[in-house]
Amino acid sequence: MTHFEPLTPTLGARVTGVDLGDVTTREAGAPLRAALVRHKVLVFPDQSLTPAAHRAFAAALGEPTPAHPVVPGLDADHPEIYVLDAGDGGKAPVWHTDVTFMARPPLGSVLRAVTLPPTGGDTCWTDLEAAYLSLSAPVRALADGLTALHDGRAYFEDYLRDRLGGEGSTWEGRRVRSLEPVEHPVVRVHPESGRRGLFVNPGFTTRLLGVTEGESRALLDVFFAAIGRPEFTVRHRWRAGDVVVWDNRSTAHYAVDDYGDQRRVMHRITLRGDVPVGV
Ligand SMILES: O=C(O)CCC(=O)C(=O)O
Ligand SMILES: [Fe+2]
Repeated sequence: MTHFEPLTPTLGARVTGVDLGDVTTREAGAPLRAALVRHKVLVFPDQSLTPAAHRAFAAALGEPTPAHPVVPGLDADHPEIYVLDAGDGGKAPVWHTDVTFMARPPLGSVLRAVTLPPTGGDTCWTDLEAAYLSLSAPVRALADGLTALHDGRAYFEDYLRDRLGGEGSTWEGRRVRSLEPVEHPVVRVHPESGRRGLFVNPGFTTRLLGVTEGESRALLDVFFAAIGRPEFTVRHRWRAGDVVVWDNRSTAHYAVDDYGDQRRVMHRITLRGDVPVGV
């Protein structure tokens, strides 16, 4: 029997009693998809997924995207697997929600630990709905009406130009040759739960639109402080075999960089999402 043990009242559950190698159909994935909306982060300990089984499990939850809009996948057989190798730029020590610099960011991510350092390398997630609710009512009302720019160039423009000669992946049917910033509502209404979340992140959100530069900076500081509050987070200490799935529409995450030069490799598959909708 699949068992869900909540990690906090609103964020995260540890899921036992399921072998993800057996979850290979949408029917088998449906209860986990439902639990994902409710708990936002699902931690599956003691799994033993191969890259092919990782993809099969991801496909049971949704529609796998290419590995990344810019970065190519693991290999020709696994174009959906994004390799995060700490020795090759695969560190993410900043709060972010995956790929919000595209018009249609993934609905979720399925992350598998491949090689772990002896100590450190935890990942934290934060609850964007709790962050939204923590704002005072007038600031929530202000946020409800705002739109933000999300820009992936600081992280991926050099890679696209220098390592790929300007030829990125195919994302939503279009070859990515440049990373034009995109606009998203600051408050996103979750398409399945209807709940509001503070859909900005210091990784990719660069500017609030329709306000002055100074107002944008000050308000983003307020929003980023809210999403980074430890009260709204869970932290996972990885062990061999762990797989974690998160809802990208209601969370952001932070990969703690406290393991120096030691090896750490993770494999991620993202699930195709929708265009974020505001209030
Ligand atoms: O390496 C990690 O723990 C998470 C990295 C990350 O940001 C991701 O997989 O999307
Ligand atoms: Fe990420």
